Amino acid sequence: MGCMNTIFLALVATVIAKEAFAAQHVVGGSQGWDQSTNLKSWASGQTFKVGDKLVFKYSSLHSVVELGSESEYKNCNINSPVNSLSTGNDVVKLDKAGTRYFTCGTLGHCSQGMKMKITTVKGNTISPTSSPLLSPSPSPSPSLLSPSSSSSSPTITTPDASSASQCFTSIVFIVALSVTIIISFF
Ligand SMILES: [Cu+2]
Repeated sequence: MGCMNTIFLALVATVIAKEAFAAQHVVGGSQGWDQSTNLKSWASGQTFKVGDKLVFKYSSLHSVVELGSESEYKNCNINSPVNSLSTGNDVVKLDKAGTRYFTCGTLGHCSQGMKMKITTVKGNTISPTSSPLLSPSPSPSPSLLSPSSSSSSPTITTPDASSASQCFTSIVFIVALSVTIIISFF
């Protein structure tokens, strides 16, 4: 059981590390999402990575409109937005690499410069397909261990040496994965 506990703790640590590194960007910093904020300058000082989140904080004078193209962004054309938000505390997850365009839906605010274009880069996601590999599969075959005694109870009687090496392999795998994840942040 010591092995399973170790694996579990390593997994928890990995998840915590991933969450800790997935940044939340409060748009505009302390000034928030506002016409008076220099959004271009704010955005240029940030690194947006896949898995990060944008948090838009603003008063009821504003809203968040996401546009689907560079030309709509340039021309402040908000007639066919990709997404519209208006709670005043909106979280937008950056779920893939690429450029996204945001502006305010209030008349005139976009042309006054209340808009922001951000580029998300790859960096800190675990590919979803790697998760199933992590779950230790309880697959000992009792028939191989005791072929002659079919009447014996089918309890797991894996030899110590084998389970220890399995444990070691799992730990090495998880440590390697954690290191890979952490390195990918830099
Ligand atoms: Cu506005």
